[in-house]
Amino acid sequence: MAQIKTLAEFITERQHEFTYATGELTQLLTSFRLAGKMVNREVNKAGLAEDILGAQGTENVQGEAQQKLDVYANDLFIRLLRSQGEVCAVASEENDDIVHFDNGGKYVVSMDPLDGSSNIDVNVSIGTIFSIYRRVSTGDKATMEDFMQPGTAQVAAGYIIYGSSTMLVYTTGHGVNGFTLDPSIGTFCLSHPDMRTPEEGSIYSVNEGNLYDFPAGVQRYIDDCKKQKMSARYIGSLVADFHRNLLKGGIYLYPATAKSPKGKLRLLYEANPLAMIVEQAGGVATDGAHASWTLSRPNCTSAVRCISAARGWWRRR
Ligand code: AHM
Ligand code: MG
Repeated sequence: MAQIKTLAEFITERQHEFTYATGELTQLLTSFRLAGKMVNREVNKAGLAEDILGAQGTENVQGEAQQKLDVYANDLFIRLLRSQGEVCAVASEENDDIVHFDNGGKYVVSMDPLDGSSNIDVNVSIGTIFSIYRRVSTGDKATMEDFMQPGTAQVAAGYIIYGSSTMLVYTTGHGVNGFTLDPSIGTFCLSHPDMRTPEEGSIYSVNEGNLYDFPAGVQRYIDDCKKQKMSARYIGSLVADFHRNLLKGGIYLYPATAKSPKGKLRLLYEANPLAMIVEQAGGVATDGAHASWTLSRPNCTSAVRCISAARGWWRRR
């Protein structure tokens, strides 16, 4: 019988890879592990529990309608991060401003607590994305400087996908590992060790409804995908589209459109963490100008226009 390794055991075993104090990583990831399980529980009963399904009646900082589960997940992650003490501040898609904890923690977290939330009501996979930085400012409170660090400064990044099964995938810059939640024991177990994205992929994922808005070069590229008989797959949940392409090989794009001239994906809590993960799995991420998660160099502050999860696309350019 194959040996089962839990996420907690794995983190302990590999914590020497973490540049800073070893126990800190364990604490940092524990919040996501616990919150992931609790959000998973709510997602699974969303169709049954009226108080958790549907719109909250408020908008987030991007002007998007917040779902009740968005708000639930956001509050939960913040509560758990606050209680474990390593994180002093959080920047979330669901909050207008930085949330400060006033606890002297050495890390800051950027997160999208529930990505793809427009898919909740229709029972389609959604996710959580997180990115962890070491705090660099020295005053009483964390500042924008701590969150606007380049993607290369991330000390860890990960996502949780709430799909046909629930998985937590993370990297600390030493490869990518995936853990599947066994609901019968409520434990994440190592299921995808040392994840590598295939060298070549046959999937392209893009919202083709926006095709005529895309730059001419991107339109030609999509045309080329069709000529090569690549498969079009698009869920509209970034984590789910990304996760599939990471495993199967392919490309995910969110190019500039008239509505989102800098691209829709947010650099801080969507593009940077997923770029770190795909690069750690042997793939490539780009904003169309920079060929790696260094796309978030300090002089590149605009939102990311597209992410490539496949080397094939990069080579064909
Ligand atoms: P959200 O973070 O508000 O849920 O929105 C982000 C989502 C991504 O998950 C997804 O890739 C993208 O928006 C889909 O956008 P579109 O509907 O324009 O294709
Ligand atoms: Mg999102």
